[in-house]
Amino acid sequence: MKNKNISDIFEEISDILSVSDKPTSRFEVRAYKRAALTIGTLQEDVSDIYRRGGINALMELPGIGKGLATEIEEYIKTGKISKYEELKKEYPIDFNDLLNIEGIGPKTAILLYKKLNITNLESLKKALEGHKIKDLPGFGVKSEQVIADGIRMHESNKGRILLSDGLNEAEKIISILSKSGKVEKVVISGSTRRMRETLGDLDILAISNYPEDVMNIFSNMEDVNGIVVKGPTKTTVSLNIATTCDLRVIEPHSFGAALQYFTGSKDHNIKVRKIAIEKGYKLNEYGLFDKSGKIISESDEKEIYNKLGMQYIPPEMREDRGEIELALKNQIPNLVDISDIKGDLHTHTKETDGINTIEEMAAYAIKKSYQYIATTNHTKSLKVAHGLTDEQFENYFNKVDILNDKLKGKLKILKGAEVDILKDGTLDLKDSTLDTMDCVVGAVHTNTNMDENAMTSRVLKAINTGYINILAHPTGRLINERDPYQIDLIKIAEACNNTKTALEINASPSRLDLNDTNILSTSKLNPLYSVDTDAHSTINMDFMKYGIGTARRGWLTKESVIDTFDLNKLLKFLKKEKKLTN
Ligand code: DGT
Ligand code: CA
Ligand code: CA
Repeated sequence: MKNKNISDIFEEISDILSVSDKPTSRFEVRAYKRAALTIGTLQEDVSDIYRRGGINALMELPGIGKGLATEIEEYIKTGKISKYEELKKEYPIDFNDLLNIEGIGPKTAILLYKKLNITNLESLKKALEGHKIKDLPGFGVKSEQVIADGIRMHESNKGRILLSDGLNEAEKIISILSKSGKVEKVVISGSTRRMRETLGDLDILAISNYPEDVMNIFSNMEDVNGIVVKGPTKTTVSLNIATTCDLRVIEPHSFGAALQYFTGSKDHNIKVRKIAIEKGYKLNEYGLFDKSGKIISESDEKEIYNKLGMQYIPPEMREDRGEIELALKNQIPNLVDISDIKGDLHTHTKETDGINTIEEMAAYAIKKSYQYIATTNHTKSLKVAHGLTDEQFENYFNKVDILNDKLKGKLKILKGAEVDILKDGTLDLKDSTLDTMDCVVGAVHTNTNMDENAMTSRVLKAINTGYINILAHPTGRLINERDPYQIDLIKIAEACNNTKTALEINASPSRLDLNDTNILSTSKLNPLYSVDTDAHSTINMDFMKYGIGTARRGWLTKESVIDTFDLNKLLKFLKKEKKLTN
């Protein structure tokens, strides 16, 4: 798939243009950023789109004009984009490497290159070791520390890819194998099936009468860049997305046992096997057997759990965090499911840093059979996202009113904002503007290095204004990139309960914030949660599945997720009895 390469190149062009000495318009910087987002989140391979409809088909993608489409064409044909090659001559910096480090933006990267000739992670580490960075203008001991922490964070997760990247790839592989006509059945197992936020590798299981053909097809896929081991029952390949994939061909009769075993987690399996042993059985990837070796169960995963005296356990719960004890008592919760979701309460449009119009967002939501979406653009303090002023919100909402009339109830667009929670805990809009909104999402974006007391008080103050309906990405972490803020989530959850505020489970794949363990710890207080996507484009609304996976890993039922409410019940929740201050 060329999408990721092209998206990375556009992202890099945008980064370089944003800080280069060349005369560049802000428009161009944004255009490349948007294009990177569009191409990076496409479900279909961009070369397929091009093959089907040429440059015109590319130009139908949001944010792709003639110029960008021509550059995409150039890449598809030659594997290069000449504009990018020229910029790289001037700045031979490995941006992919460096910009993943918290504390380094494009400006810093270019400064580090000009002053210290730093071009990649390795030379950056050397400069840190020699304490050369702290003496640069505008830097100090603290910035050196931030960068060092960023590198530590980046490296501690090395090798684990994001769930979204792995799941997309696994689905693609499954589709290739299914279409080959050589498999009877092919499914995902391992951490991908458990919807872990990061994956060490992909694990795929298949049933086939032609194992050798299947292994050949698998190891010759376009996305494969090397073969680790190849045999008729197990083949491991290394993939372009920086991970490996195991494919196992298993006997049809032991499919259930294999699926149970290879779904894991390892800790879960160890405990389940212990229970089997206590019953005088033996459990392995081939089946559940009694002492004499007679098969008790093998082909059906659910039956294996049942024969062990347990309820079936959804894969997302299989982490040995108490789920086995619940299953033995018949108390596995009925987990929230993607089909329960009736809307998306955190979305952006072109007015700020999104790439689609509200009309396009609404049309996509209708296609998803949603009842409602909240349009929640950034507010003025967030300059990088071109946040809106009070007046601009007023104008924008006039437009939304007109659209709502036109939609005639097919979809309700809730007027909202992702309002910045400022350093002192006040909100970035006037009360009179907030009063006009149906759904206010509150979020911390700046001054994130506070200690736990200060950060907790700041967010509590914001929640206690009574204006916030949803606390967005409550810990601010970015997977593999940025640590969470220091914040007391238990105190926050308590305040949320007292003020009818929902805690967000942000479904954007690099956030997944709250994460599974945050949900498990806060859910003891029984707050409500909102699973929403923070979509910056129509197709970003498809991120919902990652958020639902996370909610399920946190054992949530639909009763505690407000996006499962129908419109009337949701409106009742969003309406605050009284604003608490003023
Ligand atoms: P990952 O790849 O690190 O994200 O995590 P998993 O869970 O996908 O781990 P992986 O790929 O090493 O193995 C897939 C599953 O196979 C794992 O979840 C459970 C099972 N498994 C692997 N090794 C062992 C083992 O030594 N003992 C047991 N009981 N199960 C194992
Ligand atoms: Ca795995
Ligand atoms: Ca594996």
